[in-house]
Amino acid sequence: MTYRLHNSYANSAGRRVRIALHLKGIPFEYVPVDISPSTEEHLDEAYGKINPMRLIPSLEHDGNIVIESLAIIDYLEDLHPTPTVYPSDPLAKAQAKAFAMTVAAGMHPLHNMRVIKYLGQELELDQKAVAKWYITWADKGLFALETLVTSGEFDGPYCFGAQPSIADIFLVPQYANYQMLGLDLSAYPRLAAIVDACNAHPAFIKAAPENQPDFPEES
Ligand SMILES: N[C@@H](CCC(=O)N[C@@H](CS)C(=O)NCC(=O)O)C(=O)O
Repeated sequence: MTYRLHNSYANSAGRRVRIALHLKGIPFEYVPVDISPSTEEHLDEAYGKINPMRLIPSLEHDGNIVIESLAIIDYLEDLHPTPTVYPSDPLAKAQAKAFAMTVAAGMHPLHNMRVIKYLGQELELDQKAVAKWYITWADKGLFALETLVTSGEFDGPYCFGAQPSIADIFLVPQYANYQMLGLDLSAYPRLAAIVDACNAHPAFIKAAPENQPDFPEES
Protein backbone atom coordinates (compact mmCIF):
# COMPACT_ATOMS: atom_id res chain seq x y z
CA MET A 1 0.00 0.00 0.00
CA THR A 2 2.77 2.38 -1.02
CA TYR A 3 1.90 5.86 -2.16
CA ARG A 4 4.10 7.38 -4.87
CA LEU A 5 3.62 11.10 -5.38
CA HIS A 6 4.83 12.50 -8.71
CA ASN A 7 5.51 16.13 -7.99
CA SER A 8 8.13 18.82 -7.69
CA TYR A 9 9.37 21.05 -4.90
CA ALA A 10 8.22 23.98 -7.06
CA ASN A 11 4.75 22.52 -7.68
CA SER A 12 2.03 24.30 -5.73
CA ALA A 13 -0.69 21.74 -6.51
CA GLY A 14 1.69 19.00 -5.38
CA ARG A 15 2.39 20.94 -2.21
CA ARG A 16 -1.34 20.71 -1.39
CA VAL A 17 -1.12 16.92 -1.50
CA ARG A 18 2.13 16.87 0.51
CA ILE A 19 0.46 18.94 3.24
CA ALA A 20 -2.50 16.53 3.35
CA LEU A 21 -0.19 13.49 3.49
CA HIS A 22 1.81 15.02 6.35
CA LEU A 23 -1.31 16.17 8.23
CA LYS A 24 -2.57 12.58 8.08
CA GLY A 25 0.87 11.11 8.85
CA ILE A 26 0.83 8.95 5.70
CA PRO A 27 4.29 7.83 4.48
CA PHE A 28 4.90 8.21 0.74
CA GLU A 29 7.58 7.94 -1.89
CA TYR A 30 8.54 11.25 -3.43
CA VAL A 31 8.93 10.92 -7.22
CA PRO A 32 10.44 14.15 -8.55
CA VAL A 33 9.25 15.54 -11.89
CA ASP A 34 11.41 18.36 -13.20
CA ILE A 35 9.07 21.07 -14.53
CA SER A 36 11.78 23.69 -15.04
CA PRO A 37 11.56 25.37 -18.49
CA SER A 38 14.85 23.77 -19.62
CA THR A 39 13.66 20.22 -18.85
CA GLU A 40 9.84 20.08 -18.78
CA GLU A 41 9.80 16.40 -17.81
CA HIS A 42 6.03 16.60 -17.31
CA LEU A 43 5.61 17.01 -21.07
CA ASP A 44 7.45 13.74 -21.80
CA GLU A 45 5.62 10.82 -23.40
CA ALA A 46 6.29 8.69 -20.32
CA TYR A 47 4.68 11.14 -17.91
CA GLY A 48 1.76 11.59 -20.34
CA LYS A 49 0.91 7.95 -19.68
CA ILE A 50 0.60 8.75 -15.96
CA ASN A 51 -1.26 12.03 -16.33
CA PRO A 52 -2.95 12.77 -19.68
CA MET A 53 -3.11 16.51 -18.82
CA ARG A 54 0.67 16.38 -18.24
CA LEU A 55 0.28 18.35 -15.04
CA ILE A 56 1.66 17.47 -11.64
CA PRO A 57 0.88 16.06 -9.12
CA SER A 58 -0.23 12.47 -9.75
CA LEU A 59 -0.57 9.79 -7.10
CA GLU A 60 0.20 6.12 -7.71
CA HIS A 61 -1.31 3.65 -5.31
CA ASP A 62 -1.74 -0.13 -5.58
CA GLY A 63 -1.13 0.01 -9.34
CA ASN A 64 -3.70 2.75 -9.87
CA ILE A 65 -3.21 6.43 -10.64
CA VAL A 66 -5.20 9.35 -9.33
CA ILE A 67 -4.71 12.83 -10.79
CA GLU A 68 -5.94 16.28 -9.67
CA SER A 69 -4.91 17.43 -6.22
CA LEU A 70 -8.44 17.71 -4.81
CA ALA A 71 -9.38 14.23 -6.06
CA ILE A 72 -6.12 12.87 -4.62
CA ILE A 73 -6.76 14.48 -1.22
CA ASP A 74 -10.35 13.18 -1.17
CA TYR A 75 -9.06 9.70 -2.04
CA LEU A 76 -6.62 9.90 0.88
CA GLU A 77 -9.44 11.22 3.07
CA ASP A 78 -11.58 8.18 2.21
CA LEU A 79 -8.76 5.74 2.97
CA HIS A 80 -7.40 7.59 6.01
CA PRO A 81 -10.34 9.51 7.50
CA THR A 82 -8.51 10.45 10.70
CA PRO A 83 -7.43 13.16 11.13
CA THR A 84 -9.89 14.64 8.69
CA VAL A 85 -9.12 17.64 6.51
CA TYR A 86 -12.78 18.69 6.50
CA PRO A 87 -14.68 20.54 9.25
CA SER A 88 -17.40 18.34 10.78
CA ASP A 89 -20.16 20.96 10.57
CA PRO A 90 -21.86 20.64 7.14
CA LEU A 91 -21.94 24.39 6.52
CA ALA A 92 -18.29 24.85 7.50
CA LYS A 93 -17.40 21.85 5.34
CA ALA A 94 -19.15 23.38 2.31
CA GLN A 95 -17.48 26.72 2.95
CA ALA A 96 -14.02 25.19 3.34
CA LYS A 97 -14.53 23.28 0.09
CA ALA A 98 -15.76 26.43 -1.67
CA PHE A 99 -12.62 28.22 -0.49
CA ALA A 100 -10.41 25.41 -1.84
CA MET A 101 -12.31 25.38 -5.14
CA THR A 102 -11.91 29.14 -5.48
CA VAL A 103 -8.15 28.55 -5.44
CA ALA A 104 -8.20 25.38 -7.54
CA ALA A 105 -10.70 26.40 -10.21
CA GLY A 106 -10.93 30.19 -10.01
CA MET A 107 -7.34 31.23 -9.50
CA HIS A 108 -4.60 28.65 -10.04
CA PRO A 109 -5.50 27.68 -13.66
CA LEU A 110 -5.28 31.32 -14.76
CA HIS A 111 -1.76 31.51 -13.38
CA ASN A 112 -0.43 28.18 -14.51
CA MET A 113 2.95 28.04 -16.25
CA ARG A 114 1.54 26.87 -19.57
CA VAL A 115 -1.09 29.62 -19.59
CA ILE A 116 1.42 32.37 -18.82
CA LYS A 117 3.75 30.96 -21.48
CA TYR A 118 0.90 30.87 -24.02
CA LEU A 119 0.02 34.52 -23.37
CA GLY A 120 3.60 35.57 -24.12
CA GLN A 121 4.67 33.13 -26.82
CA GLU A 122 1.47 32.41 -28.77
CA LEU A 123 -0.58 35.56 -28.21
CA GLU A 124 2.57 37.70 -28.14
CA LEU A 125 1.50 39.80 -25.18
CA ASP A 126 4.37 41.82 -23.74
CA GLN A 127 5.59 41.41 -20.15
CA LYS A 128 3.49 44.32 -18.93
CA ALA A 129 0.29 42.83 -20.34
CA VAL A 130 1.08 39.40 -18.92
CA ALA A 131 1.77 40.95 -15.50
CA LYS A 132 -1.56 42.77 -15.71
CA TRP A 133 -3.34 39.47 -16.46
CA TYR A 134 -1.60 37.82 -13.52
CA ILE A 135 -2.29 40.59 -10.98
CA THR A 136 -5.90 41.12 -12.11
CA TRP A 137 -6.93 37.52 -11.46
CA ALA A 138 -4.81 37.23 -8.31
CA ASP A 139 -6.49 40.28 -6.76
CA LYS A 140 -10.02 39.14 -7.65
CA GLY A 141 -9.34 35.74 -6.14
CA LEU A 142 -7.58 37.04 -3.03
CA PHE A 143 -10.43 39.48 -2.40
CA ALA A 144 -12.88 36.56 -2.53
CA LEU A 145 -10.73 34.42 -0.21
CA GLU A 146 -10.31 37.23 2.34
CA THR A 147 -14.09 37.78 2.26
CA LEU A 148 -14.80 34.06 2.72
CA VAL A 149 -12.65 33.86 5.86
CA THR A 150 -13.83 37.10 7.42
CA SER A 151 -17.58 36.86 6.81
CA GLY A 152 -18.22 33.69 8.82
CA GLU A 153 -18.15 33.11 12.54
CA PHE A 154 -15.09 30.90 12.72
CA ASP A 155 -12.54 31.49 15.45
CA GLY A 156 -9.10 30.05 15.41
CA PRO A 157 -5.82 30.51 13.72
CA TYR A 158 -6.88 28.63 10.57
CA CYS A 159 -9.39 29.41 7.81
CA PHE A 160 -12.33 27.61 9.36
CA GLY A 161 -11.47 27.02 13.00
CA ALA A 162 -8.92 25.52 15.32
CA GLN A 163 -7.69 22.79 12.95
CA PRO A 164 -6.17 23.14 9.50
CA SER A 165 -8.61 22.08 6.78
CA ILE A 166 -8.79 21.69 3.02
CA ALA A 167 -9.03 25.51 2.82
CA ASP A 168 -5.64 26.04 4.49
CA ILE A 169 -4.13 23.27 2.36
CA PHE A 170 -5.10 25.15 -0.80
CA LEU A 171 -4.37 28.64 0.53
CA VAL A 172 -0.74 28.26 1.58
CA PRO A 173 0.85 27.19 -1.75
CA GLN A 174 -1.14 29.77 -3.75
CA TYR A 175 -0.27 32.58 -1.34
CA ALA A 176 3.39 31.53 -1.47
CA ASN A 177 3.38 31.89 -5.27
CA TYR A 178 2.11 35.45 -4.95
CA GLN A 179 4.66 36.24 -2.22
CA MET A 180 7.46 34.85 -4.36
CA LEU A 181 6.41 37.12 -7.24
CA GLY A 182 6.34 40.15 -4.94
CA LEU A 183 2.61 40.92 -5.22
CA ASP A 184 1.24 43.50 -2.79
CA LEU A 185 -0.78 41.39 -0.34
CA SER A 186 -1.38 44.11 2.27
CA ALA A 187 -5.13 44.26 1.51
CA TYR A 188 -5.56 40.69 2.84
CA PRO A 189 -4.54 40.75 6.53
CA ARG A 190 -6.64 37.76 7.62
CA LEU A 191 -5.09 35.58 4.91
CA ALA A 192 -1.61 36.72 6.03
CA ALA A 193 -2.33 35.75 9.65
CA ILE A 194 -3.69 32.34 8.59
CA VAL A 195 -0.66 31.67 6.39
CA ASP A 196 1.65 32.57 9.31
CA ALA A 197 -0.19 30.08 11.54
CA CYS A 198 0.01 27.35 8.88
CA ASN A 199 3.69 27.98 8.25
CA ALA A 200 4.39 27.24 11.91
CA HIS A 201 2.55 23.87 11.75
CA PRO A 202 4.82 20.78 11.40
CA ALA A 203 2.87 19.28 8.46
CA PHE A 204 3.08 22.51 6.48
CA ILE A 205 6.79 22.83 7.32
CA LYS A 206 7.49 19.28 6.08
CA ALA A 207 5.62 20.03 2.84
CA ALA A 208 7.45 23.32 2.14
CA PRO A 209 9.53 23.52 -1.08
CA GLU A 210 12.85 23.92 0.75
CA ASN A 211 12.28 20.66 2.62
CA GLN A 212 11.83 18.51 -0.50
CA PRO A 213 14.54 16.18 -1.84
CA ASP A 214 14.64 17.88 -5.26
CA PHE A 215 14.99 21.42 -3.87
CA PRO A 216 18.10 22.85 -5.56
CA GLU A 217 20.93 23.43 -3.12
CA GLU A 218 21.75 26.85 -4.49
CA SER A 219 18.15 28.04 -4.90
N1 LIG B 1 -5.82 21.21 -11.23
C1 LIG B 1 -4.55 20.54 -11.14
C2 LIG B 1 -3.45 21.54 -11.41
C3 LIG B 1 -2.11 20.90 -11.60
C4 LIG B 1 -1.13 21.91 -12.16
O1 LIG B 1 -1.53 22.85 -12.87
N2 LIG B 1 0.16 21.73 -11.85
C5 LIG B 1 1.13 22.66 -12.36
C6 LIG B 1 2.22 22.94 -11.34
S1 LIG B 1 1.56 23.69 -9.88
C7 LIG B 1 1.81 22.09 -13.58
O2 LIG B 1 1.98 20.89 -13.71
N3 LIG B 1 2.19 22.99 -14.51
C8 LIG B 1 2.88 22.62 -15.67
C9 LIG B 1 2.43 23.40 -16.87
O3 LIG B 1 1.72 24.40 -16.72
O4 LIG B 1 2.84 23.01 -17.97
C10 LIG B 1 -4.40 19.94 -9.72
O5 LIG B 1 -5.01 20.49 -8.81
O6 LIG B 1 -3.71 18.92 -9.56
